[in-house]
Amino acid sequence: MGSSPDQRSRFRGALLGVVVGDALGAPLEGHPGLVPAERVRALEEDHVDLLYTDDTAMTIALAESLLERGELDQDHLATCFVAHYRRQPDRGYGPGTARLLSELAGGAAWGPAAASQFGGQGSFGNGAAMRVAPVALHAGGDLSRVGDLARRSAVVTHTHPAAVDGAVAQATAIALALRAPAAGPLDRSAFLAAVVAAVGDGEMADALRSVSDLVESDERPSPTAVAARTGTGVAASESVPAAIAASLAWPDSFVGTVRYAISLGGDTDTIASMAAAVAGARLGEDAVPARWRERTEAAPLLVELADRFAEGAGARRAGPAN
Ligand code: F2R
Ligand code: MG
Ligand code: MG
Repeated sequence: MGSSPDQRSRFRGALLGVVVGDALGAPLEGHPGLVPAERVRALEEDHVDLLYTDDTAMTIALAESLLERGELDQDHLATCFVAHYRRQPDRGYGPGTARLLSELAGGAAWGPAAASQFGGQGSFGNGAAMRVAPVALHAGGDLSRVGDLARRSAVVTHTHPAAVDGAVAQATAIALALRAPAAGPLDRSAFLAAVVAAVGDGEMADALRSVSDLVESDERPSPTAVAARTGTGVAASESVPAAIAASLAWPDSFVGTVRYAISLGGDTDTIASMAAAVAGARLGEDAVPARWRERTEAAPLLVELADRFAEGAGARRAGPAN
């Protein structure tokens, strides 16, 4: 492996990971059981454009809101989600999120509307986790701030504890990857323990712990073993641990991470998007194959957004001019 990528490259890698994983995984979303390697390769070798889905649309909305407001402004974030949804409602939004955004478009307040989803339980879907990458870029290295902002970004649409914890877990994984040395082996055990610690006790922590022996083993875990432990459905408690396990199964390869994540089957766009965001955050933009990036819709926009976060972080490091 070459020299460690700089912050700009890692920010680009994280957001390119979101869109490339989403767009490559999307054609196989809902695949029952493991996806055979030849189906994943066929996707890669195809020549059609790779189109992004709700995972990326909501990530762009969150990034735009953070960049425009300079903070996590939940009211503004809700309006950004609604604006994207109204422009392009056919990006494959989860049914509950689509319903909620329609209610918000009609004037409902996001707090009570989100809390009343699914009979008052709130959504336990992975919609809050799949879009959370910009929080890690915005928050800097302070993991408690990352967790706080991830929670506040989640509850605008997803109030179930497992969905909120899923967003915290995914944001923490990206924040850890952004600062992890890219040269030399990743301490997978410490990485997973830090994600679990950020989440605290509950369903998500238990689900993450369920793969600890697999990701800490010297042997790469089989997709069969990971999928059997985590599940691969739209519930955050399944797909978030699956994605983090995929990123730790191939810690030194963006391509390996994406292939592995898609091979798990189930919610392939979302698992691949979340896993690839973690991989890209550590390995940087050069780890993203040009042949994928060039076919992926909106990749230049994600790079532009990443650069704006990097400029903000650079300005914060430099401090006031006088
Ligand atoms: N929607 C999809 N895929 C469906 C097929 C799309 C197709 N390709 C197309 O183009 O049309 N994918 C996207 O949805 C997932 C994110 O979902 P999100 O935003 O969390 O939505 P929702 O509806 O809130 O939750 C998802 C489902 O989980 C179940 N559920 C959630 N909370 C529940 C609760 N408290 N009780 C019972 N069930 C609950 C429901 O079935 C929800 O609809 C991503 O995969 C994204 O890619
Ligand atoms: Mg999707
Ligand atoms: Mg999905």
